Amino acid sequence: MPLVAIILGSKSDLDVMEECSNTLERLGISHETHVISAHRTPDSVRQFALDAPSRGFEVIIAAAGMAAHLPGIVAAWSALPVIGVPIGKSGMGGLDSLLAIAQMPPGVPVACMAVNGARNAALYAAAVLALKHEPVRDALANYREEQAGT
Ligand code: RP5
Repeated sequence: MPLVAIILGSKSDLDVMEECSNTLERLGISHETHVISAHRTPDSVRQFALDAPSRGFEVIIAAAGMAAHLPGIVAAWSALPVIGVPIGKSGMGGLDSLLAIAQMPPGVPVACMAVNGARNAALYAAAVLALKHEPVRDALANYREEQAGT
């Protein structure tokens, strides 16, 4: 059963977020990617967030550009950890999304990555999962060792 759901506001976010799915693959973490928009298909976002725990997801990564309400809306409908990735394709270079994701109202947190921070979103999801899943803990430790060149 996939542990991580990656949801994107648009197909146009796929190229940036490929690094996220590649990193999850490398760590051996099962995941699924879905395109659902907070603005174009809001009912689908709500239903997805409500169903996520019973489908076995333990972390949701939500990536969106411009207003970037997607991670916030998901966090409103689900108590699962939500990691937001601002996509930097707007005329404002992603600053709009970054601030929208970072400035969630108190009580509804979203872990905000850097603009286009797809790889770190995967690694942060891995860190959350590593608390409970030993194979993920080992894979993450290996990744960190390789990264350090040890
Ligand atoms: C956001 O609007 C999406 O996440 C995307 O980054 C941006 C543009 O979407 P498209 O017009 O390319 O579908 O909701």
